[in-house]
Amino acid sequence: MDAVTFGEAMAMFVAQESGPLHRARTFVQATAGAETNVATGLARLGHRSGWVGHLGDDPLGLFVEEELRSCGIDLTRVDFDDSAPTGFQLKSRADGGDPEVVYFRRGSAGSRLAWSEPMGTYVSSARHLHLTGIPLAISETARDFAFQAVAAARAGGASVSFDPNLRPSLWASEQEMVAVVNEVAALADWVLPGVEEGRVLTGHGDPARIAEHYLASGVTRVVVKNGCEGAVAFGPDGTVRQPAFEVDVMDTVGAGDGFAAGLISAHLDGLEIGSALERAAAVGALATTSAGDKDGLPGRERLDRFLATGSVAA
Ligand code: KDG
Repeated sequence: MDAVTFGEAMAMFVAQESGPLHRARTFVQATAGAETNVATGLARLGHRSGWVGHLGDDPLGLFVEEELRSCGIDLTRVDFDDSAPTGFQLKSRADGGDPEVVYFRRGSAGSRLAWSEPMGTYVSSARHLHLTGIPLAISETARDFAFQAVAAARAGGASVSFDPNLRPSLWASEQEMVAVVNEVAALADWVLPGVEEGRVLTGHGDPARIAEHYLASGVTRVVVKNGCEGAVAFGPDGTVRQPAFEVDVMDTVGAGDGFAAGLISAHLDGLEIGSALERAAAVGALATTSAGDKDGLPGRERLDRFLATGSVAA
């Protein structure tokens, strides 16, 4: 595998009419999951990506599995659980901004993710491990999985990226969230917070101060994302800025996952940091041009055309 990731994948029902969720009558079924979005982004760009997780042995789980398989993700380490359901979420029609999202995931099959020896072999043979803060919140066993996976990746010589992906509603307290997320962040090579996440996690609103916090704990590179302000990387090559690409935004969810996929893809291709940030920002921008969390993720041809001409055409 070029890159491996793990976590919870859910079914997602996207409202087709504008307005609040409780008024929506028509929904389209799709999939959600920050880590599977990243794995999809990588697969679309031609990398061999794998995802580890648990799905319920039910129609939603089968739907999610078929969707992820059709994206070209390796699912050999996916387990079906017949004692817990596949989690799902409802998402309102965003029409150009942040949608309303409601989870139905407590006690889901996804939260049963637990480490086992074969996972060690799978993770340690990959070139890169990507993780997010979400598994740290969904169960003790999923949190343990994260620590074990980072150790296995390190043992195999893989690089490790971490996107905090803060989901306060999944945590018992903000204090616990900050402590655990920062503990895992310190184990990664790269940390990719949004500027607001950085503020919560470090107490600083300035990207340079956020980066200082993680660089001081041994992280090699910090990339702080700031929506339409762009992104800025801090690390061995100094400070590198990347403006955001202007696109017609349909739905902002999935932009950070697209950004991570672009950055990891560039790393796997051996690009230097300036081009890596440009690819990350381009994939993140294209991800916002569709209603699904991952429908806008581009293949190589679309990405190259976007970078050359600014055209978002599929
Ligand atoms: O980053 C996109 C995610 O917010 C979405 O797909 C759902 O991963 C998700 C989660 O668990 O909150």
